[in-house]
Amino acid sequence: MALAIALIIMVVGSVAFHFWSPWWFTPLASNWGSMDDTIMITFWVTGFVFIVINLFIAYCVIKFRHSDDRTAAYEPENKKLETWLTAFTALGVAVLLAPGLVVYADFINVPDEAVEFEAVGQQWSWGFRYPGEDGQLGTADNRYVTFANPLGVNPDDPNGQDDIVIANGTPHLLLDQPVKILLRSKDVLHDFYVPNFRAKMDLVPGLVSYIWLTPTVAGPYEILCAEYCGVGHYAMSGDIIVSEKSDFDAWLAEQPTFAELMEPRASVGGSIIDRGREISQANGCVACHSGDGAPSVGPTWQGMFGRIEEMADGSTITVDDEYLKESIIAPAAKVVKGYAPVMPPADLNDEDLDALVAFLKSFTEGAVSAEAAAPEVSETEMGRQLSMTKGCIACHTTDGTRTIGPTWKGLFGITEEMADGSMITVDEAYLIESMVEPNAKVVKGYPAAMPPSGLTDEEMNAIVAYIRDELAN
Ligand code: HEC
Ligand code: HEC
Ligand SMILES: [Cu+2]
Repeated sequence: MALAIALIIMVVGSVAFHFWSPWWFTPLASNWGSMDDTIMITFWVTGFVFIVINLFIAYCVIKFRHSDDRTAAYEPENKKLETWLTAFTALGVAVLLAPGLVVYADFINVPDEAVEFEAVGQQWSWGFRYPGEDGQLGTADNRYVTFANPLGVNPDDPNGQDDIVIANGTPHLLLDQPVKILLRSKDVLHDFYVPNFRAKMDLVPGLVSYIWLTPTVAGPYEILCAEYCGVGHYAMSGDIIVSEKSDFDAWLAEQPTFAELMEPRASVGGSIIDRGREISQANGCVACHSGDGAPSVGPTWQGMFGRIEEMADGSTITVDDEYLKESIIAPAAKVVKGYAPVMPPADLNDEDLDALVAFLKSFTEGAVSAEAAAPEVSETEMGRQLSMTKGCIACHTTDGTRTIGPTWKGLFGITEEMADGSMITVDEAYLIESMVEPNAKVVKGYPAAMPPSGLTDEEMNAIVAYIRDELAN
């Protein structure tokens, strides 16, 4: 009897919990109401079976309870009952499975009018890409991933030049416009999930998966990673905004294209001279020229600017900007006396040529203006950019909030306790050490979860400057 009562209470309690549950679907914001319908059908079928079976057991426990004048009868076969049970179970299973198949067929058949949009996952953040004006996404591959090209868009693909890359930011989707979301992972398994859209899908390294949907309600929604992907998994979230056409167009027009992002800034934060140095390295100039006066195949660059030189034909020239440019693109036009005419012409655009000339002038004292030697971007600004492109902000905030790692706000100069109980004061050397060998000193209360950053000395100095000068309290 007690068992029967417990069963009945369990059934009534479960049904009551279903109706008063605080846990329910988030409001639907896409065309995938059918996903909710299939879940509800599953709920009703399994719920019905749950109630009927438990009440039937309770009924049997009461009705057939022990009595001395009743004995059990052996009845191994009951054709009629078995037929009914088989038919009923088959029907139940069909009702559970069939709607899912119909919805899945919809889910994998992308409508023709769908536009493309790409979401790229990495430990532990999301990046996004729009096709740009041509409506076509350029090809992409992890091997193209660089500092300036975090999503690995193929720099040689003409279709990719007008792509709009949102490496760190909130993407927008156009209201009522079907969209095919292509999903790509840079490292491990992730899963793109916006609860309000219902549709979700794994990102699998090495292949491009997809989902499609039509956003039906404007507003901000949360993006989650729904596949455990390492210690920072829980922080792999962000917002996506569904907006009306006017808002969407205005927002999109403000975003730089891939070509704009890739514009010559080989050395972000470097000066025009730094760029010239990179170009000279790329063109192998140093095989024949020294910068320190040492003799080589060609004349040394030291003290070259402003020098008066004799040419092989007996004329003299003064080394100025024009002459330098000519020497680089048409070395045979004027050959310095005493040297063989072996220098190959370099094929450079004007901008690169200017940078190279500035670099050559830097070997002559006083030849370069302070302006040319000044970095194009300040060091703190470079540090800020690096913190985003190198993924630091997946684990560190700059506004004081605590996430996986300590916030950088007000970090410089404070005294902190380490996991081993020692105290340290945050200075330049400690910050650098934290980046080179993050686990050498672990801040108390935090996991030893920070990967070595792989930054160059210059990049680390920029991040130190950013934390010290810009994020001080
Ligand atoms: C194969 C060796 C070689 C390479 C590589 C080479 N040069 Fe030269 N360069 C020479 C020689 C030899 C001369 C002197 C003869 C002449 O004027 O052509 C010269 C002359 C010059 C001069 C004029 C120097 C003066 O004192 O008047 C400049 C400037 C110069 N090179 C710049 C460059 C740059 C920049 C690069 C890389 C893009 C480069 N060179 C690559 C061999 C080379
Ligand atoms: C996977 C998450 C993660 C990423 C990504 C990450 N960090 Fe950290 N970082 C941590 C954690 C956790 C700590 C605290 C434990 C420790 O000291 O190692 C930390 C500590 C630090 C500290 C010392 C902070 C303090 O309060 O003493 C610095 C500086 C730092 N990180 C810089 C960086 C830089 C720069 C990058 C980007 C190149 C970066 N981190 C990327 C997780 C991360
Ligand atoms: Cu993830």
